[in-house]
Amino acid sequence: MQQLNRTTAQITHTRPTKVIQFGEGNFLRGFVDWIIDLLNEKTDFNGAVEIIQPLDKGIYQLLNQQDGLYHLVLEGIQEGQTVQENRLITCVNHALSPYRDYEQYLQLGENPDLEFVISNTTEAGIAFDPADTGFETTPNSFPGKLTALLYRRFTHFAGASDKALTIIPCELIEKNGENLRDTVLQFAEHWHLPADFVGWIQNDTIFCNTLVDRIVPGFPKDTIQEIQQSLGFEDNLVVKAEPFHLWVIEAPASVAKAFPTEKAGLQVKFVEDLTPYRTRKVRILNGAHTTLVPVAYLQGLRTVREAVEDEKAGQFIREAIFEEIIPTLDLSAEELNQFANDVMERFQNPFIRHELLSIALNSVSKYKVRVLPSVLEFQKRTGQLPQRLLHSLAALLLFYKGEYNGEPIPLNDTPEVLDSFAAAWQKSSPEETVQAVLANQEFWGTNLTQVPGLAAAVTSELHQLQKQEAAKVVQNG
Ligand code: CS2
Repeated sequence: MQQLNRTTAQITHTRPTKVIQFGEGNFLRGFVDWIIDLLNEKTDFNGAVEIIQPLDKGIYQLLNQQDGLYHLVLEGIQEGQTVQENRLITCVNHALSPYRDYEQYLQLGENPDLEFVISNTTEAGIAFDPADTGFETTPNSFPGKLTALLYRRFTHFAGASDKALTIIPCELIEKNGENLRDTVLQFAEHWHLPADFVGWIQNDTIFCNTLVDRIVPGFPKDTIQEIQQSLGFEDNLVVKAEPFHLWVIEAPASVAKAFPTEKAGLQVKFVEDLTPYRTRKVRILNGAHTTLVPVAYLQGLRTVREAVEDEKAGQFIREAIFEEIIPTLDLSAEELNQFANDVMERFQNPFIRHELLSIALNSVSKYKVRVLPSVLEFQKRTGQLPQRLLHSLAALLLFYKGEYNGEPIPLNDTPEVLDSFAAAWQKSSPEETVQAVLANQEFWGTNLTQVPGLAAAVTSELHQLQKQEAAKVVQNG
């Protein structure tokens, strides 16, 4: 089978780099790059992407070996019809790691064609890190890296306002654009950058709040042989995703003009206020994902589809959505039910293997953003605690023990989170473990032991789960 590169794929065009993209990979490659490819094909956008791989996981090397090319496989059922589509994505020019070549990274800021920065660095990615004390060496945090790049651009173009960029973050946190701008400004202050730079960020640089929606499980390891056979290429970066897509962006009209997605027939909505879209999607879809993960995983299930189709886990997640999440939202019941039913259908996409463990990445910050608001709102509105959402929180605690039923659980979170859980599990009783975790304001943004009844409810759910575990160990033993 032939290697995939520009020669073998007969790609002759070169486009100017208009977009810099920060993120680990799958989502941006399965969503944003697909959109840019369609813009290139259907409009006069004519722009390429430079990918920044902040975690230096090596994907950037694979991408460069393939000259930035890879295939996107879209598969799913839409309105009762099976959709199956392969597309060679050609908009990526190059990828680089700022840890390997920091100067080359900063020089990207000097490119006059550059217009957009798009990011997806998970819910924990947009955060100020005082440990980034300057930009002489590569800052660790994403906003630190971005500030260094923006400052290079600012000095190179002597603060020209027409060279300011549009920043479009895709992280699923509230007001992602405003948050990112504030974090960049925090770095400007921390690094004592000049006031005219601060003015350029505040007045000329556009930070958009956005909301994205597409399920992108990424590399299809289970069916890759088959896919490569049908593509006729050895492609090590195939991305698989569902056909559904929605991108809601709060931006001035100039951005909609420069990013002409409507002309390309895409579901990208430029709106004044994306709050209703965000609340609906993050609480229902992402909330269900994150609620489901520890519960289903401890039950021995491994993918979203398996979990939704399992009698027990399926019923659990349906009840969590319809009885505990939807009642906390203010949109019309009809619209919410419709959205939730569609989500359940998307979760059952027969073509996609969405690993629970991939959603489990950074589950604590995900629970805080996606599920905790429903827990607190439910309590406020009904005076009761949402039993299923708290069952999931108890399962999350157990999940973070890193071992269940004699089997290790591969945890993927920040060292701070992992250390805190390790310390909490050293406590002498489950009650104390629950207390220690729930009181951790770094995790939840608030002390959850102060919510009446919450710690007791989580402890009781934890006891149940541990009883089941003990029964299983006896059974297996
Ligand atoms: C998922 C999301 O991995 C995760 O945390 O919940 O990536 C989810 O698939 C997308 O947000 C769907 O739009």
